[in-house]
Amino acid sequence: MGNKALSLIGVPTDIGAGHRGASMGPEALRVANLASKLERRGFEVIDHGNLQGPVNPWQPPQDGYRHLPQVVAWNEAVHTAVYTELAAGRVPVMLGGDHCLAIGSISAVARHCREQGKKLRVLWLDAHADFNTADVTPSGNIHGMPVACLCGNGPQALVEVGGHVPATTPDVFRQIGIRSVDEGEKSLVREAQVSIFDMRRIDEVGMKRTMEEALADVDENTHLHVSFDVDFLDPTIAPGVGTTVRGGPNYREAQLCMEMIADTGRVSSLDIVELNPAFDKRNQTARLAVDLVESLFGKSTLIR
Ligand code: HAR
Ligand code: MN
Ligand code: MN
Ligand code: MN
Repeated sequence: MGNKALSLIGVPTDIGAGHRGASMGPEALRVANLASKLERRGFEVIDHGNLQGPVNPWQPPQDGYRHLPQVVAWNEAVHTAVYTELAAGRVPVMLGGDHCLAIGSISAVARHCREQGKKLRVLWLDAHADFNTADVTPSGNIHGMPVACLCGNGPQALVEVGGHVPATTPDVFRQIGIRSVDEGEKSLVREAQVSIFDMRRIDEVGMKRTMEEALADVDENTHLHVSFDVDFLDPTIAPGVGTTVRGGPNYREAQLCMEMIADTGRVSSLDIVELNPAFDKRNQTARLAVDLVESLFGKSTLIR
């Protein structure tokens, strides 16, 4: 993976969220020097600028979904961009943007994997399971629904983004850091048997064993996609998100998580999502996200 080019793709949208401001995430990551830091790691980095899509109409939910047509339009653009970069042999890095963009990115990754005969694993680093549906969502916000949509449980227009229905299946996901799952959502993840390493588990066995288990079946033929929701991190170190949940991984736990993923050498695509500069202080959360992404791409404190 070391000589692969990284393609930065800005997805400036907050249409899936209940707070405005994640649309400023891509620029905050650029201001925190994401590109030059990854270049310093030896990667060729191409910044493709931002994708375009509908503005946020800031309307209440309709029939259980807020901004559904806009979310569909953005995700069609994301799917096309990600699929194109993968086909060209590059590693797409989405600069979000709210987490609804994972519908477009992961549907494209899954399509690439089907065509290339690769095994897909998605590491979903998040405080939330994002497995809601219109029937159980407390908010109508689609950033709480991408995993369900990708598994075929959602509005037809979103489930169909990318053409293949379902885009993927629950067994490809390993969710890490989860600590906020809505009541109805709990039944859905249980029923679908989503593999969840929640904070209770991380408290009990530690991040090391958690990641060993989450990465256990990653092999040479695995395409590892990391969907990094910045609210995964404890809010004391990462205040710049719209939906903070206390009790997340601390700085060293988050670093170890990223380092162990990097050690597999299989990271082939990445979403950085939910960063919201309107809630941040002096861009500290963006700088922390960049620091962790450097580790995900091989930066290490190991002395050897
Ligand atoms: N579970 C809540 C809902 O569906 C909050 C979800 C989303 N927040 C996120 N995504 N940042 O992980 O409304
Ligand atoms: Mn590939
Ligand atoms: Mn999320
Ligand atoms: Mn989240």
